[in-house]
Amino acid sequence: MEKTLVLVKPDGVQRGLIGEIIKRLENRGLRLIGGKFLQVSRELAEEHYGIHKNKPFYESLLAYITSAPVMAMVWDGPNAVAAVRQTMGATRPTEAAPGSIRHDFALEIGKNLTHASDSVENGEKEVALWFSEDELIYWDQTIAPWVQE
Ligand code: IDP
Ligand code: MG
Repeated sequence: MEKTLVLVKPDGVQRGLIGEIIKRLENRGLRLIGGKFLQVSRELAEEHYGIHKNKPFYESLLAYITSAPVMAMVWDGPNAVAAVRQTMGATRPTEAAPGSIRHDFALEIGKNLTHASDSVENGEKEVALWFSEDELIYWDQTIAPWVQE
């Protein structure tokens, strides 16, 4: 089963969109297996966004993700990585598909509300960075047979 890390970033928390974002992932049929509300440290931000270290927006990205609390979650399901990326929409909100979160609620790339892992491999790595194994609950989701083949 694929796992993906989802963050409701500080703008999503401040704008009261945690519930809306969770609702959309629940509606999709995905399973929530972990969650925590936290103020991100500079250290965690640097590790999480290490891949962007040489980008011009790196420092503003660190300032953004540490600017207020985030809601961090782990979701799993078949094709969870692609499904969640699609639900979030393209990185640039004006390129995000209608109906996606970034299309429906955002305008600018630097305030695009959410993070979602971009590959199965990064999903595994990011979940391990943000959560310990004992924080994940692989519960019996009774709707699963009605969502999964
Ligand atoms: P993603 O969040 O859709 O995976 P990435 O390319 O991994 O997008 O970039 C990480 C985050 O960095 C984006 O979600 C966005 O908040 C920010 N970001 C990416 N490109 C830019 C940019 O050109 N200017 C400002 N912020 C950016
Ligand atoms: Mg990314």
